[in-house]
Amino acid sequence: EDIPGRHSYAKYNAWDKIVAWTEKMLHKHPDMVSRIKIGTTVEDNPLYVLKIGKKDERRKAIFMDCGIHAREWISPAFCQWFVYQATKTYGKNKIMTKLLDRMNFYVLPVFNIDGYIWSWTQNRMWRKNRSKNPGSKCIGTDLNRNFNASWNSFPDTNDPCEETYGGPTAESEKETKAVTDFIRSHLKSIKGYITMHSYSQMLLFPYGYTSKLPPNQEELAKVAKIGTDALSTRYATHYIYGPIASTIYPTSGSSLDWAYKLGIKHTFAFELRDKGKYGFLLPESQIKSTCKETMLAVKFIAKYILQH
Ligand code: ING
Ligand code: ZN
Repeated sequence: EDIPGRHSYAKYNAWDKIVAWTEKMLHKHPDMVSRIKIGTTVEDNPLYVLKIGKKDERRKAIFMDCGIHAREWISPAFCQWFVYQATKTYGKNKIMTKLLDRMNFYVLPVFNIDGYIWSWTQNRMWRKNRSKNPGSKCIGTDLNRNFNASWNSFPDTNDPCEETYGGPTAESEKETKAVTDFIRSHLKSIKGYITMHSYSQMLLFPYGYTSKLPPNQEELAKVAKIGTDALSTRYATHYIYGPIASTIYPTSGSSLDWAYKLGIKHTFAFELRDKGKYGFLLPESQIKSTCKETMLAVKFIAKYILQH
């Protein structure tokens, strides 16, 4: 239902609405959803991961994060939709039931909370987090350049005033550290890593820091092809897929390359709608359709990971 001032899957929700929503999910599905506080942000906001599935830690798991970049509002909207649909269709939809019977999903609905709040209150086009940079008047680190994967090997990540500033050191940011510590401590079970961005309509896999291809690139390309084919069956939305460096642009210090190098062999980044007409300002009227089509690709990827 779409009531003004309330949380809605058809709207972009402010951070306070998303926190209240995580509580609602917990209470609605106590046997299937739990909430883990993996750390806090620079401005002391709680980094919550929702765990969807049974209590068993030994089962395979997929980690998915949304909102690493503040202005990409469709991304947190997808994580909320995913949790809602997963819990709602469990026991009804065959594939979802099988997935949740056999694996866990760790969903971080907003990675860069401080930046997200800033994009709601001060600057809609904000990308980075909100940490102070000593000796510079510019604020923020790009969390998707702050990971320990060939960190800071391109010049655009060196200047605190750049949109893609990688921070003073790898994992310097509290948000990055919370996520990397969590993934490292659950590495036995985590078999897939998915990170949601916008925009461009792409499904990306490693690497970004080199034009070399990862060892299982044929497998990743096959999964990406079938995933994007599944996505397009709903509204004929066209996605391209391929390695980060040759498909979008070369980057270092990304979460995707880091997760892959850590040993998670199935890692994907989505660049959601659109292709630039609205860009980061994707109208709310497109939220549900974007989420529905994306769900098809994510379910396919999850099913593939479960079976391999
Ligand atoms: N694009 C991503 C960025 O961080 C990306 C592209 C995704 C790079 C995954 C590396 C890994 O630049 C946007 N729009 O943020
Ligand atoms: Zn992004």
